[in-house]
Amino acid sequence: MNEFVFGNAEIIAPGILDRFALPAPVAGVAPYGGGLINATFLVTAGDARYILQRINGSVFPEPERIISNLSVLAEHAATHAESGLRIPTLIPARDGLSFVRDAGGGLWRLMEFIPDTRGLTRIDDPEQAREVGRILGRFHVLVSDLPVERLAVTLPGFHVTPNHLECFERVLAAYTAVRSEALSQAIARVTARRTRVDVLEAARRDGRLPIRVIHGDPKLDNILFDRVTGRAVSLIDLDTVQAGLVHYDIGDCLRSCCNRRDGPGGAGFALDLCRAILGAYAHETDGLLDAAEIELLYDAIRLIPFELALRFLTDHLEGDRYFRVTERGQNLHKAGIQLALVEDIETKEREIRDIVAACFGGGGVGPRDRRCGKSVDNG
Ligand code: GN1
Ligand code: MG
Repeated sequence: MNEFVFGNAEIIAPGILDRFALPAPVAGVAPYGGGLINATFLVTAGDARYILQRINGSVFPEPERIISNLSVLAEHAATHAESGLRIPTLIPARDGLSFVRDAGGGLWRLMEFIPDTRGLTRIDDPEQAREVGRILGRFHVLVSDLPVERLAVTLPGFHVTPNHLECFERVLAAYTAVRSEALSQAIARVTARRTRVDVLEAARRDGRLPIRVIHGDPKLDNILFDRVTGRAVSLIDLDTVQAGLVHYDIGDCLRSCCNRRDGPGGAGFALDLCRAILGAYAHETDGLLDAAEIELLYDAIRLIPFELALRFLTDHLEGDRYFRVTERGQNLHKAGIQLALVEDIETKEREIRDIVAACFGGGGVGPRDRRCGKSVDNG
């Protein structure tokens, strides 16, 4: 029976790995990646590598839904080989299920580690940014004919910003500890922006925006690049693939990929990377987004980092219960970075709106400006 213990937080329940149908004995296991929610391990067995994860049951109310969505998505992708997008395969358990449960009810899954790929910690050149735009676009095109009803909701209200604001305000009202200077500043910056948080949800409620299948978390960490060609080949971390707005994905992708962290407050929104990502995305999706969706892209680019700031800040006030931290203060620090990013995005609103118009052809009707996706340079 294999048993692995890594510090206090990272423990693999006894015998878990033995219950998966691996073709070779396990040779190594180590904690892996920087995920803040699930526990993640890299497993080596024979010549192959695998990713073992315990789904965080306090975040995902019904972890089986994640597994079932993954199967739906894999099946769908198999009928669309032309997309070229690689979906990590689940390794079945010996009992034939796609996951195993530990004695405490925790759900574990094992997935192939897509070989010959690597992740990037930051984007250094516009070609990488174009790859990001292409893969996100390819994903949205791939799922555009997958009916949203086929996917279960894995994380209800995930990107519903007004709910996150409400939760923040409730937690703040009950917060009685002394407020540090950094905390007071973050609260003031949030409070100054509390009026525009409904922009996407109002459009969603009014039926102005189509509900699509989305990834939910397409940050840079979740994109795999071919080691040799540099092409983006896979979008991983498919736990939050569910019905939503395309804005959640575009906002999340840009807040993660375009933050050069070089401005005041440790953030800086790189317009050249934004142009490269959106240009390649528009080229790849070629008319998928409608005029109303395009109209609200700037709002999404501003709102999703704001939402993440709210989520980090709320978690800080609640004593770090949601996002994994290694020390007190990390959530507050991360909230500060996202808020600085929001401020920088606000100062660049005109330029970002111009980029959206150039990439998507203004109101979303008429031909795209193809140059945007092909020859992007700094500026
Ligand atoms: C969480 O666990 P991870 O790192 O894949 C979070 C995302 C945040 C991200 C910030 C389900 O993702 O929404 O953007 O942290 N995932 C969930 O780093 O809340
Ligand atoms: Mg994630």
